[in-house]
Amino acid sequence: MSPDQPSLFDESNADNAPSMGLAQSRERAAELHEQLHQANHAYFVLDDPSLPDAEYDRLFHELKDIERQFPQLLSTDSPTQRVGAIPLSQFSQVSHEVAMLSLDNAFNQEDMHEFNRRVSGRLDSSAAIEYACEPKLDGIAVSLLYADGVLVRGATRGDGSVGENITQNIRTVASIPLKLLGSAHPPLLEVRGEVYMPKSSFESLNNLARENNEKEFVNPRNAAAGSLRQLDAKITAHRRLEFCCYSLGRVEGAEMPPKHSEILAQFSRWGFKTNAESRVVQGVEGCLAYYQQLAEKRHGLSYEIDGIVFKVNQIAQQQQLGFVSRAPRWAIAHKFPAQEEMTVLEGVDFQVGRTGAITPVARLKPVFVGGVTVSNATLHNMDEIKRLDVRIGDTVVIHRAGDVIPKVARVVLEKRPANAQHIQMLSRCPVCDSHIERLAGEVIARCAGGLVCGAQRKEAIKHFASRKAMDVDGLGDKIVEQLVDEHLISSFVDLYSLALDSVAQLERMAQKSAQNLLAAIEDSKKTTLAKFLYSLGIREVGVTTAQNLEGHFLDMAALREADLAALTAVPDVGPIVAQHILNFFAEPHNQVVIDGLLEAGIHWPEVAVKTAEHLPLAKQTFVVTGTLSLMGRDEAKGYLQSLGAKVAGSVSAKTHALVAGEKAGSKLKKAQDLDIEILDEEAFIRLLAAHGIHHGQ
Ligand code: I6G
Repeated sequence: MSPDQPSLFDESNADNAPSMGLAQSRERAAELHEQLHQANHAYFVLDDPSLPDAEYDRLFHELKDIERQFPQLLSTDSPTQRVGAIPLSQFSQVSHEVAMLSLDNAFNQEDMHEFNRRVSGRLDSSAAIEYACEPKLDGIAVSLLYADGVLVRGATRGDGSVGENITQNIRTVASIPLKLLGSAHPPLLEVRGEVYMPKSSFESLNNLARENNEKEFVNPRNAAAGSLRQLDAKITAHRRLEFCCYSLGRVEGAEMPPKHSEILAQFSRWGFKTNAESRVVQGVEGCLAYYQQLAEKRHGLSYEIDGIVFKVNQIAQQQQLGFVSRAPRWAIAHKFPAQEEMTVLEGVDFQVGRTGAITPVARLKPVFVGGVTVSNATLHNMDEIKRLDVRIGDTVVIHRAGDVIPKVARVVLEKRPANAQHIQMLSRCPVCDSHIERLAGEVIARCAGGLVCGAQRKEAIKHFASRKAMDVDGLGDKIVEQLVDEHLISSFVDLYSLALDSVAQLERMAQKSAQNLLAAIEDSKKTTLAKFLYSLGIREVGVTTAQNLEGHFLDMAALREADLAALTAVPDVGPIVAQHILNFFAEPHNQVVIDGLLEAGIHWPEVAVKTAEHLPLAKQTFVVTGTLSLMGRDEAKGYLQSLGAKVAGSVSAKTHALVAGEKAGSKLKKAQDLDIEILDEEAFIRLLAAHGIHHGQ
């Protein structure tokens, strides 16, 4: 049985109808009821499946077959009867014999002390009061009525006195027992609790809505409410709702235990889901400690909660306390700070991240949400702005859960002012005035001024100095940060004019270390074209691509002038990488920095013309297949091409060697048949190393 309960909708008519008589079938049907109810409970309530899916399905179909053959054996509490009713035209109304009340709220510790003082005062008790505590699920309150242990009615709370009869929908909620387990069921029992949608089900539902271009639900509570309000129970059945009981409504003909916590334990024995976080604590201090624990645990729970409910545990004390207007005096909901609030979007700024990513940030009229005052929230990117259809001047809903960055959840369109302004993406970087580029197919727009942009400066310099780049010994991240913060450098070029005195002034920098650092910077001037290209931090130009560019263009001038066609002729350079390279060189700031570096004395030995026949694997054809664990197949091909090899797509008698990763299939077989050399990943890495390519270093 899978969580989306395929069995419940399966109308297939298995051909193995039992050939038993009525009496035998009745007996067998009763056994199957019992087994299936137990299995359902184990799966949906205890989260501890007792039967394999296939076995559940087999028993389910056996029961369906019996019911088909003997319709007189079909009862409303049959496990086959969760779905199937014809859609309603409207819900009928039900009166709650015992009103479904609401709870008073506490918003802070003082409110809780006040509540506890009122309770103790009315009970005239100086001893610590015993409280039952549990999370307040963010769902829909419902009432379930059982006659002799069989579910006969499910209803919404409505206005507390009159609700809607949603029995058909309630029956589809797999964690609600159609028939109580155990024994000694009261002739009449009303159980109350919350129908809710777990976070994961909510996400799947909204993902589906997004794929189908349908409206998404705002939160799991609305999704649960919308699902329960369906006139066609088949829709509800697909929504993966759950139920957790929290209190007794009516009971007739049976004694219930004297404590709320014990009543919940009894409900659990009868097959209901109760909240696993429920606890009994002593006094208001116990309540506050429990609240704190749950507040910390809240975001890790699989369902949304909006506070904690505390109830005086002794039923006799509850009765003594009674009710005030529409709420019990013996219970309170200590709410968590609201996670969503409305405010006005006053403007949008664009922030430049360390990698040049441009993020629109909402400037908000300050609003208290999720326990803090929020005046900025991320808008992620322009696609998100379009999706939200948000404009400056709009009233927006801000969501802040836990320590997560606040975000604009949605726009309150009804409040849109006539002069609301569209949000335009900038064309130039707000930090360095370079162009902002957004490549086709990419969501993120980026500043093209990698070398000069203040926002990207520190990261760019760290990369420039790193081992595979200019390899400036001793120029670690901390020193780069200090040099930039002290305004001693603002680009790579400045490194080459640093004065000993200013370096020696840095924190924890001895004179000798400063001398060593300047010597290392001087040493770094002697490099290779490939390392220099890699050090510039051009997007997607890694060590291998830089080597391929060096091998292809031989000097910097040719590369600076290359067009798209020339660039895509380089092994391992596709149109996207080529576009990044073009964009980089098209930025005048970057050209100035390159010139500055060359003027500072950076040089490299002339690159020998490596025509195909000079390269070590010239005239050799390789094929790459299977999954390599340390590199992608394209990367492997790039290495081979840079060594002069031709990389083919299929194995033939002309293939020199096959590089075979994990799960290599027909190509490996063919290479074996043709007796072609096969290199596993280790052998391939040795081959590369023998030719000076040290992958991963
Ligand atoms: O709305 C509620 C949520 C949770 C409740 C409630 C509850 O107990 C955990 N308990 C009562 C008694 C009421 N509303 C009225």
